[in-house]
Amino acid sequence: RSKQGFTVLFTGFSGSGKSTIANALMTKLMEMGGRPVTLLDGDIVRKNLSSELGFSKEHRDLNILRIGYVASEITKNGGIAICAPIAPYAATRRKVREGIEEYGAFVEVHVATTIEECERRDRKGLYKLAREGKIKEFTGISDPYDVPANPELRVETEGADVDNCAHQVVLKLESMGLI
Ligand code: GGZ
Repeated sequence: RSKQGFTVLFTGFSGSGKSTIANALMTKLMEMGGRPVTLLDGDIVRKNLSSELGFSKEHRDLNILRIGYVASEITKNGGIAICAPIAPYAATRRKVREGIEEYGAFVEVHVATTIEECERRDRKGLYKLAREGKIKEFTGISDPYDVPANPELRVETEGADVDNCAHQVVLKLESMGLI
């Protein structure tokens, strides 16, 4: 019997490393073969699925619920969905979990890079703009982030390389019997 579909949801601050780890995980899972792997990265979704949305709570929730719906369809069909939005609200993440667990497994991965470290790295210069008030409602600076209380996995990125972080997710998926 073939294995059930599943969704991996990476959640964390802008610049925490979600996209990078999600991409590395996608490569690893594709190399294993067997099941289609779909990456629903934050910026790709915002461009193609949520282009009219901003960053109010209502719009973020809509964005996450759309991602969750697509991921649930993929999961239903036995595929693997990897999602990497900030997903700041615990209640919305729970809704997504409930939708996906009807069809397969949901694996929440908290990319736990601290806000101080994300701001120190500031790879895209967005934290500077947020501090200057040029970007409003910026997660971790002027907008909330609910730290996941019970994620399936918490990944600490400080002092760990991308490959090692992605490998921790692979090990978790193996221990859950998903791959
Ligand atoms: C947070 C923002 C904001 C505000 C623009 N707050 O580093 P990035 O650029 O590529 O990741 C951030 C991305 C967040 O979009 P998501 O769809 O992942 O967010 S959510 O899950 O909350 O819907 C950042 C950029 O968009 N960005 N303005 N105000 N991030």
